Amino acid sequence: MLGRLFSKIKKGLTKTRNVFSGIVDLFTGNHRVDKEFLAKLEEQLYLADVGTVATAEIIERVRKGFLDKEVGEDVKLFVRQELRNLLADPSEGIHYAPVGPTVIMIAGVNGSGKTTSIAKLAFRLQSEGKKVCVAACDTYRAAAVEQLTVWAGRIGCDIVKQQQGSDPAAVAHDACEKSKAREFDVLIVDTAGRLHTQTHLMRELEKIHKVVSRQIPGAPHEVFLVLDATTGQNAVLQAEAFRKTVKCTGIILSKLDGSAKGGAIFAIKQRVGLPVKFIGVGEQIEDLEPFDPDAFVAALFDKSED
Ligand SMILES: Nc1nc2c(ncn2[C@@H]2O[C@H](COP(=O)(O)OP(=O)(O)O)[C@@H](O)[C@H]2O)c(=O)[nH]1
Ligand SMILES: [Mg+2]
Repeated sequence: MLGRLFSKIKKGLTKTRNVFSGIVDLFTGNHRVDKEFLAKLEEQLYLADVGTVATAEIIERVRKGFLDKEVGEDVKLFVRQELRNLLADPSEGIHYAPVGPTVIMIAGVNGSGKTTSIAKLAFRLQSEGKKVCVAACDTYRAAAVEQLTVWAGRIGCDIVKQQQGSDPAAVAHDACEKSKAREFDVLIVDTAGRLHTQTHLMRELEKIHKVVSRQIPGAPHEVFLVLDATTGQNAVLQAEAFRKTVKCTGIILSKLDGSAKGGAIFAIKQRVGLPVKFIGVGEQIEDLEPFDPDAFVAALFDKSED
């Protein structure tokens, strides 16, 4: 479990780990699992953004299994395992098309970290030897196309774009054509940030979805919803709303490094059911990691410095 990657995850989770230390600290000292202890544990889990439903479940199980017993390492390990169980299995990674380009659509509200996550993902896939193209379908803001162009230049991947204001579905169409003709392995489609309350923009998302599915069999093979970890429980609401419009297949949880609310990942999984596929742990191109639930929970309970 040690090693560079674990250190990176731990570092990315610094703020959330500070919150979780309030939980970990409960298991030291001489006391019993009683009403008072359970109330404290409940409060700490709640403060850690684990969510009310999951918190209530964990408290009930601890009560059943350990009431009147001494608080010790076994109770701590039990709680840790309960949290681990709330998350999905280790990510299977990306579901690729058997033949032809794999299309990954990226959705999420403005500022959640879509474009940055696309750049990081493109960089990761290119370094695995894949030929990657990105589509600048956020045509609402000139800066968005510009931003993706700069990233594509830095990474050295292809980009399909049109002028600001053009039809995002048309850009998606071109990008699919190019990906097929030039035999790209992966096409990643950026989309305009939309509030889940903006019906017309949600329609746009459906339209892009329809265009790529017509162009490439089985596309989009993945639809990743980017959620900003700093928004905590609001991320849960966003995920619920987006799922009503397009079939999402996974979550990229961005900005974990800047968030004390990383515990929301438990509520997200429980309420939304989607697996977290990747986590964003910084603003640099290499700061995107496949989500490993074992390492994640281990990091939250690890109080050592490095
Ligand atoms: N610290 C940190 N910042 C991030 C991360 N991902 C994105 N950002 C920042 O969040 C801001 C918005 O990102 P952007 O990709 O433009 O969001 P978009 O509007 O959804 O495309 C930018 O300043 C990014 O640098 C992350 O994992 N960690
Ligand atoms: Mg963007």
